[in-house]
Amino acid sequence: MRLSDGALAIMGDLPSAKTTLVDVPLGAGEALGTGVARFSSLRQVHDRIRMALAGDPEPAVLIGGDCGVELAGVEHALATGDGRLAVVWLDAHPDLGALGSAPRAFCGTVARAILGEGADGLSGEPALSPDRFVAAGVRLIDDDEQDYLDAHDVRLLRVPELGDGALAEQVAATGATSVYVHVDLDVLDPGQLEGIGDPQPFGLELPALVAELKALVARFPLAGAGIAMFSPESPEAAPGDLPTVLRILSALTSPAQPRAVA
Ligand SMILES: [Mn+2]
Repeated sequence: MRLSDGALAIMGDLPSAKTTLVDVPLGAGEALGTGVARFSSLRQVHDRIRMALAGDPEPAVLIGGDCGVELAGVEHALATGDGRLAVVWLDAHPDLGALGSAPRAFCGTVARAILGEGADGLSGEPALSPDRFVAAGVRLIDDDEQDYLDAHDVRLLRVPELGDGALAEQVAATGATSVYVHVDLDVLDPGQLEGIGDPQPFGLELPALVAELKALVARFPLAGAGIAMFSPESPEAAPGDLPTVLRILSALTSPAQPRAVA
């Protein structure tokens, strides 16, 4: 509920003619043996986002919800671009979790799904090559995620390594010509935003995040983006954080003016 309150609060500040609302099924959904909790519902949301994105040549910004929305966004950017896309993952977590026999939340595994190791039906089609994936602002890495990082050519920038356009430099080093940017709001330091469900200390300050995003989109065309995990305590608590969220959105969309999908 907090995530939907957050998405609707952001939507309230966006131009309605450029915003598309994607409904989320009310049922919890079933794992169906995939290892992904609520797989059936997530699959429906994924298909609805893909439909909302289809046929529009303008880059879109997805407003979560949780990080799971990004699979459809990245697939769309890969399918419609020239194939030289990098994905920047600004998040306290790399979201590279492995699927096992017990169902787990999709959001902790979505980056791995984007890289082609997801459950059937929620795995990147097309998949992104790991050497085009740049995780930044990461503070918490689980063992299964570390195993993945050790085995693949993924780029990782810790919070102290960011600044002075370091993010754009890393993207340039991938050889990419366009970029998809995921922002989980938990990449920010908890002091920057109230509406973070599971705040992680030692994150980025807002001006540092905004500067890195501006440097990035000045150098690479934005193929798409997502802002996820805005979870205010209540609808009444959301407005205090909206200027922060909107500053991130405006940094992403300058100089272009992409369409928003909430
Ligand atoms: Mn996160």
